[in-house]
Amino acid sequence: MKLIIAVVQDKDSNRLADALVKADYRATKLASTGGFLKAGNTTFLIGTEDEHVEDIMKMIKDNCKSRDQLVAPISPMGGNADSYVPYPVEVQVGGATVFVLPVEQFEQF
Ligand code: 2BA
Repeated sequence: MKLIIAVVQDKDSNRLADALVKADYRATKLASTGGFLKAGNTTFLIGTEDEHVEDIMKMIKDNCKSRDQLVAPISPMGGNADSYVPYPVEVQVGGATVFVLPVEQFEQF
């Protein structure tokens, strides 16, 4: 058994959740925040048998798009102006960041 952890953009989360439910996969959606952009994103926890991992990965790929996002300039804390960028910077946020972990034990009580 595997645990798939997928960080996706909020805009794609409902579509992915619907696709997973439709295919009868169980998942948990967590509201999360990206460390770099400090903007909301969605983290899915999907526990599944090994033979379904490929199908779920394809589902994530098909439902999650990469987008460019503008990072607003932020004043440095403590007055250190060395790293201050006075103009918005564009970063590409990936469609999904996915981790696949082995599950040692799975119980439901
Ligand atoms: P954020 O940390 O908010 O990062 C958003 C996007 O900003 C990243 O997209 C990347 O293009 C850029 N970025 C991140 N850190 C950067 C840095 N130090 N310098 C320059 N640009 C940087 P993605 O790489 O597609 O990541 C999207 C989201 O997935 C991340 O949001 C984070 O929530 C999660 N993530 C990405 N890599 C991760 C990892 N190794 N572990 C845990 N979560 C991760």
